[in-house]
Amino acid sequence: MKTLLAASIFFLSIVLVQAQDHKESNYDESKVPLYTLPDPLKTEAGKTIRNKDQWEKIRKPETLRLFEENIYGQVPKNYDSIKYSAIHEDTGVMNGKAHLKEVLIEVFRRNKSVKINLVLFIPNNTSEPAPAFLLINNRAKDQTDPTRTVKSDFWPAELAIENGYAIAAFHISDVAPDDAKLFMNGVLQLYPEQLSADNGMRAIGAWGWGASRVMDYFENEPLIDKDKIAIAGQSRGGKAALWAAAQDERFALCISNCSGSTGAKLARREFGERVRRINTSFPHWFNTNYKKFNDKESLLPVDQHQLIALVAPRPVYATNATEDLWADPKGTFLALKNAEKVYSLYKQKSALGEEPPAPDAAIIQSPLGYHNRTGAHNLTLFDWKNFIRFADYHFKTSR
Ligand code: GTR
Repeated sequence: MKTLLAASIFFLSIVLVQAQDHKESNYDESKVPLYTLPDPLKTEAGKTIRNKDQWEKIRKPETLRLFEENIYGQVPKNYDSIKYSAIHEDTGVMNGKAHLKEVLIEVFRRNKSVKINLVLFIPNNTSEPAPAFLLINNRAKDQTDPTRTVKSDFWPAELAIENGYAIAAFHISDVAPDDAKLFMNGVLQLYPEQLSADNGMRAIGAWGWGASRVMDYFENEPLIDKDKIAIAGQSRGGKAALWAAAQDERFALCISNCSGSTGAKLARREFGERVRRINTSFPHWFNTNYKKFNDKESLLPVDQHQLIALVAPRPVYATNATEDLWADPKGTFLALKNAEKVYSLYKQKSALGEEPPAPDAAIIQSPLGYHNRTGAHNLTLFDWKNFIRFADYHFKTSR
């Protein structure tokens, strides 16, 4: 009898642990629930959107508000002033191929300020303003080393310059330290009212806000083509890049690398990292309202295909890595796929197939681009080479 009891307790605890596990993360396709995605083209009032004017006037602003309210928080746009100072400049670095600018961007509101340090390399072999990549850097600061003592594939400045692109980066800690206890020690000091609001800005929103302030600077930088700025980020940076591009139309192209949960993967598949898990591990990333959706992805009024759709008609390139099931490669592909109908309103024909492409096969000639790189969660040279091909296709070819 005792053994039977012990065995049942043991069995029950395994079942409980598994159920608990599934609440946080899941790697089993058979546990993906049957789900229905919200229709990007159906308004909250049940009206069907039939053209781009209706999308832009009704559903697009409504969708943006839903993301703001339930996930990423508000994006404060009011500040008193902004100042740009070149703190270091060298017109002949990388054997004369590039012009280095280190710019301090200082934003003021109510006697407080936040300082964003931008590293920027601009190609010299052109008289035209250069298209640019802006990376939201969520790794160590030396990954974007202006001296090039450290050269990292995470931000391959030489490769961008060789290909005629300027490349820039700022570090997330300048706008919001990536720490649940410290994230408010950045831009949120300028907007303290956000902290007490359930739909207030948090760290991911702050990083997107920072990218927009860099965009303010690019609009005043004659060496940069402000109409050809690609915003890019890896993982948590990729979530912020997508949110920044969704709400700031000045970004002409978006790259969301291995962004996973609350980035480019669908929440409703409940595959890989789930909402409860991300909200528990990183309570400072998303707004307070998002916590209501722990274990309740199906109740979200939006899913991530709609975040991608908010960028339309501007191109979006999302990626995964084959070993990174945490970020759900299939769910990322499906999010792109389900954004297609909004791109169609702009007569933008996607080249995504019905099924995800084979590992390492990149879909470039499409407003919605994708690859699933062989290997682990990372941002590599393979990824960057494809970002450049994607940007070349959209920025440089006449179609
Ligand atoms: C993980 C997190 C992911 C992703 C990743 C990263 O721990 O669960 O959502 O953002 O960090 O940023 O590398």
